Amino acid sequence: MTDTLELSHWIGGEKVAGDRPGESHNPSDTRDIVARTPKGGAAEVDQAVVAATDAFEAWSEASPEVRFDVLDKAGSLIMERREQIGRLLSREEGKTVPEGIGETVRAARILKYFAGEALRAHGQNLASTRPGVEVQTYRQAVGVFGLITPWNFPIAIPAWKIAPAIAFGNTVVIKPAGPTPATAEALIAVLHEAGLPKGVVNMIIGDGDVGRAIVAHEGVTGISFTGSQGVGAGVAEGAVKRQARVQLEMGGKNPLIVLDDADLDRAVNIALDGSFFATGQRCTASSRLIVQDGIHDRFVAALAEKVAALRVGDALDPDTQMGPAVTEAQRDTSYKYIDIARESGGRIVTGGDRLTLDKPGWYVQPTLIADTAPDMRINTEEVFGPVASTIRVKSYEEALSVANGVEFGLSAGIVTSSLKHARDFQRRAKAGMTMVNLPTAGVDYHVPFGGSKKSSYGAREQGFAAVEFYTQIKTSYSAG
Ligand code: UN1
Repeated sequence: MTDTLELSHWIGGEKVAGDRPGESHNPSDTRDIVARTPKGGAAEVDQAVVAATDAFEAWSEASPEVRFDVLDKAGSLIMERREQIGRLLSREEGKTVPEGIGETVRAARILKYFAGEALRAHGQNLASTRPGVEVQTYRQAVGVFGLITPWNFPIAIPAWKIAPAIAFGNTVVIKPAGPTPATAEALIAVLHEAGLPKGVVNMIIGDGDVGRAIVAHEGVTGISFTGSQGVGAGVAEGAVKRQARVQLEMGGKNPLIVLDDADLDRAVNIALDGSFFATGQRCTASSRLIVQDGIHDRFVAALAEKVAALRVGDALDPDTQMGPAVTEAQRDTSYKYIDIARESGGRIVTGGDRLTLDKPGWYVQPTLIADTAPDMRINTEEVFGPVASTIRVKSYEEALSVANGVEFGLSAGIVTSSLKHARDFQRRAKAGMTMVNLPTAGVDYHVPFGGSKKSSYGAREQGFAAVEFYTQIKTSYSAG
């Protein structure tokens, strides 16, 4: 794969491009330019918002069957092309081909799920407190949604924001992440091929200027953002200032507790998946492994062996088990935190060195760090790379208190054979999602997704909860 794609913005159903000063690279081999891109700004965002505003009335009033058909067909097209799109994703983002295809299939499933949701948006009918009066509630489309998406799920996250937005009759302006525009563009192109009317989904490629223009634009009535906590706080501020609705999905510092009564193999495999698959670049990744005394040494030794055996390499190579970091900056962040952990007394059990392979890519050694304390920076700040640290604890209560002791609260897991501890954990873990005997990462698409504390803000995403953010309730009173 060495062909370079020429990308365009999508405005009003047309591809629009002038110069293409930007590039996206293959992180497995940076000599490979995946795409050349235009660089949008406030002017392009404005054109896109005008197109989305113009398309809103007809789309929001269309039969839900029309919206079902577009989403269902787009889902089928993506499913048919999962190999091709999945490989493009792996080439541009760096996750392995099975991971890339898996994510593409997930995007297809999301589109099909929300096709059905278009038909299921329902309201309520109640008797009023006044005799002879009836009250009805129903859900209406809101307007134009600005969607700002990250690079780590470059097709699934655009799909899980676009699909509910348009299923419920809204229109969209999306800014895909800088490192992965080609994968997002594949989704936008398929939606149009599936019969999406002009202007319902618009995409502007560019950097933070595009995001800021979307957040500031008076015509954008709601904003959904997934990305870092720092950027998210600014998005919320900008949105609230002009009373746009806003939803944020941000970081995690997700704990995985391993109790003495856990099955060792199972615990090791769950930690390996949660911490290192997708190169650890998941906001749901298990980055703090909180391990009880009695199993601690066996767990650390067995996990280290598996981590050390992971084959790191070119994402497109079928033998690769872990691809590179997405960018030089992400790779350097992993290095930075490994150094910080080492300097503060963490013991590098495996990994930890700089990694150079036979081609220029942003490779990182998967790294396990033991003997860390809960308040070290490695355990309080998000790394977003293939780096996990272990914290030794004496009891379940201590494990729970360490698990809950950070400012994030996205996903939290426990490996145990004790029903009592599992049930207690489900109730008391301060996180939006809890996992018992499962990795903290890897979620279903038909149920709500989101966190507590600094991980999320606003209504939940995905599944049956998505209707809350992407519709507005109208309450109608009538007397005969
Ligand atoms: C998953 O764990 O399956 O950006 C999904 C992220 C999350 C999605 C994680 N919003 O990593």
